Amino acid sequence: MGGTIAAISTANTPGAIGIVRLSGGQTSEICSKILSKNGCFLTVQEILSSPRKAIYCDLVDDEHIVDHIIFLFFKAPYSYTGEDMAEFSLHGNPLILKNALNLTFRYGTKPAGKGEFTKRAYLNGKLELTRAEAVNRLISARSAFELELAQKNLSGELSRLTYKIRSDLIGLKAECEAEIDFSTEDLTFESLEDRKERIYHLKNQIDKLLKNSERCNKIINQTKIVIFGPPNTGKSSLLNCLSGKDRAIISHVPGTTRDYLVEEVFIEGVPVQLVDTAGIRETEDAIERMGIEKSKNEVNSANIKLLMIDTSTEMDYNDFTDENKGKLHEAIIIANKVDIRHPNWDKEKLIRLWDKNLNICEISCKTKQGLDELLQLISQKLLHQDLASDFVLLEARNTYHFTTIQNCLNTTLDLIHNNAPPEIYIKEIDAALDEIAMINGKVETEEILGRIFSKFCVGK
Ligand SMILES: Nc1nc2c(ncn2[C@@H]2O[C@H](COP(=O)(O)OP(=O)(O)O)[C@@H](O)[C@H]2O)c(=O)[nH]1
Ligand SMILES: [Mg+2]
Repeated sequence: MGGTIAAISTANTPGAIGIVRLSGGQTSEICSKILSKNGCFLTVQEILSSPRKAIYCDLVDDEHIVDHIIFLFFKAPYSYTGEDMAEFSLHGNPLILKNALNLTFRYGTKPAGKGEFTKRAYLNGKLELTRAEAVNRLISARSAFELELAQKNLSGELSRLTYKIRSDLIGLKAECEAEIDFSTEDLTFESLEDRKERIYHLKNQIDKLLKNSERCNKIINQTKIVIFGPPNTGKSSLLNCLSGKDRAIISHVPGTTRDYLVEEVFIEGVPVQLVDTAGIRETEDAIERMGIEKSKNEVNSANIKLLMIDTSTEMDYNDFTDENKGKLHEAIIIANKVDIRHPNWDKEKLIRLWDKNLNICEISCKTKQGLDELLQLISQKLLHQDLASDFVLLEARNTYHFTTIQNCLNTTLDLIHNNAPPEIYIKEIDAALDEIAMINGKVETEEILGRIFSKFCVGK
């Protein structure tokens, strides 16, 4: 399959260890020409008879030692790619790794393309397509949440769900076929109602998959946390504290933030967009009013709302709860400036007046007091509202296939409603089956594979 390939599989930065990988039929032969132990080259026989055994040896270029390495050989088919494979663990200087790679090129390997190791694993039946895609996600995941989803798919969760849906589709097709083939005989078939029920059941499974994946994607890419509240309460100060930057202008002059500002921050490993808004108040200033309108829209589209209040000014508890009716339940209330709190500030009173389930967090942007608790509260809310254990992430390619299957099933239902015979709508079911085959790569075209693996890095 395309010769013996080689690549540096670790990051291109200095590290204690770096790895060069080889895969293909010539692996043992090439290694026998460049690996030496106690002054003698390893023989092909020695290499083949020591699979999965760490051998400390020298990587040599003629007489010159490139590095002292740990050599591991994997015999086909018991390797990642399913072919003979070798891994050299070298000292992780990018120059050494480059020299080692060039040396293997000189003895007959060729540079691996992006994702070529994983592509070979797939083509040799070591990995289903959905799992191969999960490998890429695993490497590039930016958050603990994304990593968890990638690991789930690598363990075969999506593959299992796909097989279940495929099996249900085949069941549906079998029923239709039986009716077509034996309709002249005196047999009873499932009622149209039962058939429709089958289709609805299928549609529900796919719907759930698509919706949950969309929510996962939203968390991964677009979780939005908006800080809102009256002017001068410390909203911009909080944005700066959490982002670790002097991003927003902070001032004791109310109305300083006239628009809204967005910063990406990580909260307990989840990337979120943190938005600081213009303080909401009555104002004659047209520009400030526009900013306030925009800010209100941001608040409405937030996944998590942080209502900021200032504990250093005297609070009218009844006014406050009246004004914020409807907002308090879904928001986390941040009581800021507790370092200079007013004597009448009483968190317990607010809870008593309003609701014992109110989320209130007392903080000070100045002394940083309470910020850890706030982060914990936000992450609890993030996880609580969106993380369900049955969530599965679909790559864009799979979202497309499942959506197409959904369309085929809708057309099938329309046809059944219009009294079409099974000969007609079975074509839609066939189309759905073709589509599901593509998810796990049962129908492979070079084009699809090329597109998937080109997103990988070299060496994977
Ligand atoms: N003492 C104290 N002052 C604060 C605290 N947080 C913000 N401030 C001050 O309150 C004023 C308004 O802060 P700012 O972040 O601009 O509020 P915003 O209008 O809600 O964005 C500034 O003078 C800040 O320095 C705090 O926790 N303690
Ligand atoms: Mg501000």
